[in-house]
Amino acid sequence: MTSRRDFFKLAGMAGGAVAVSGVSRVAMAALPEPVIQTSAETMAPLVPNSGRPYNPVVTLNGWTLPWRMNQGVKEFHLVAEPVVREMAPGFKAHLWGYNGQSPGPTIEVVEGDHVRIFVTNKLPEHTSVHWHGQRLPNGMDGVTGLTQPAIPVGKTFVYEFVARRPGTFMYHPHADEMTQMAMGMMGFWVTHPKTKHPLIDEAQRDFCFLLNAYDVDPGSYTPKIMTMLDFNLWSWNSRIFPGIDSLNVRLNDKVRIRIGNLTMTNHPIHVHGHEFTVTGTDGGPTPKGSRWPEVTTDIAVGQMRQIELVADEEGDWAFHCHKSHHTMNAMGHDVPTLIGVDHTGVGKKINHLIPDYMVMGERGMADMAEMEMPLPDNTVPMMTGDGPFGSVQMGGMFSVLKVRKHQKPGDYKDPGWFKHPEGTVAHEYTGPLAAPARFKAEGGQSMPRAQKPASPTEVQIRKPTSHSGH
Ligand SMILES: [Cu+2]
Repeated sequence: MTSRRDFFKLAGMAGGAVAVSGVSRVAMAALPEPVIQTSAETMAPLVPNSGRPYNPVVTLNGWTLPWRMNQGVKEFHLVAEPVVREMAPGFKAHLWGYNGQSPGPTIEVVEGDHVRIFVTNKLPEHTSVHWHGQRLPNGMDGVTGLTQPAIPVGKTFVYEFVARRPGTFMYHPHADEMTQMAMGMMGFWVTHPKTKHPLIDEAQRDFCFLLNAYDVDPGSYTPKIMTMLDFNLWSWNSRIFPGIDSLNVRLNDKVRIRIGNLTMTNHPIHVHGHEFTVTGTDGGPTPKGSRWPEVTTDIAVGQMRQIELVADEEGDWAFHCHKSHHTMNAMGHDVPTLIGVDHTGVGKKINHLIPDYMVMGERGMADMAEMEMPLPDNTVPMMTGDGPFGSVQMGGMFSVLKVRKHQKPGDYKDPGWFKHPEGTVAHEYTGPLAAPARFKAEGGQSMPRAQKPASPTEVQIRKPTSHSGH
């Protein structure tokens, strides 16, 4: 097997945006030599130099699978195998994936391409690959038992079809799905239009990533596959903030972001500072009359959404799932809310009995981001990530859209933090403060309160007795 960098060395390529050609060393082999990626860095777009041209996508913390042309057929080789995925610096998970990573590499083709994909199974159990959303012959759909026998351990199967419609797709097993998807087996697929398409605009930046989720106990490595809803790691391409790379673009670029959801719940994806339109769904590009501006779009389970915006506001713009528990890393959900409870000294007393006990959350949870809390060896803090003004107090499905005047076309490098123009950052007010004027009326306008309560309402606490609960 060859690493991706060796592959390009072999193919005689070098530098920034890499191009790929047929590999002479293996050109005569029966199947293309699999290319393995071990890094979780965002790789430069794979500019095609065989087959028809297109503007390639950038996979967040991922890469695109090289191919070879074999008598007009685009040949890919996927290897389903156990992988070690760095989900964030300092935290590695033992997942299953393809070609060294979870998710697997992105597959990019052009509408009308004849595609042949070899799938080698190096997992400890059988598998299959379903090409989610594609038009294809029924026997290529990858549903174990229904359209094909499962790919046994150690065997290689071949899938072959024509990429009939342009759009955003995914691939994942249709064999012991609960286990295999909970372990991270999935990948992205983009079919570019073959000619100028009336509903597909040119974009200067084209990003893609999958929404996925894991349940890995702090200090352990392997996801708990029986978890149905209560995941503790909400990830983009099996990465969690601060491990998710920023989306770096040039001012006024047209930016396309393709997102697929393979978790067990929906994710309202939200961009700051810009409006976007949904230009594509699972079914392909949306009719222009169906597009409207918005800043959040909900992506349901199994769906793909393609959003587009013009990045015309410079800055570092938060880009995240709007479910606040999805922008957190591993945490316990059975912690009581103690906001407003004075528990001075309680911790000390309990410490005599339980040395590791920590009282937290008296003023909210923000303190946790700064707390020097001992963590098990292999995990990340629940709320973390340092920005130019302190802790960002985030985790999970969170990244930053970095819009810069001086970002060069085609340059995806992180430009660093935004330098705000003088006087454009929220700051402390130091002038005189008037005493607050309390709003006095009760109800008002059309709904005045009919009668004042005799005494203020108090919460009645009913203690459990032997008679309660039946
Ligand atoms: Cu979410």
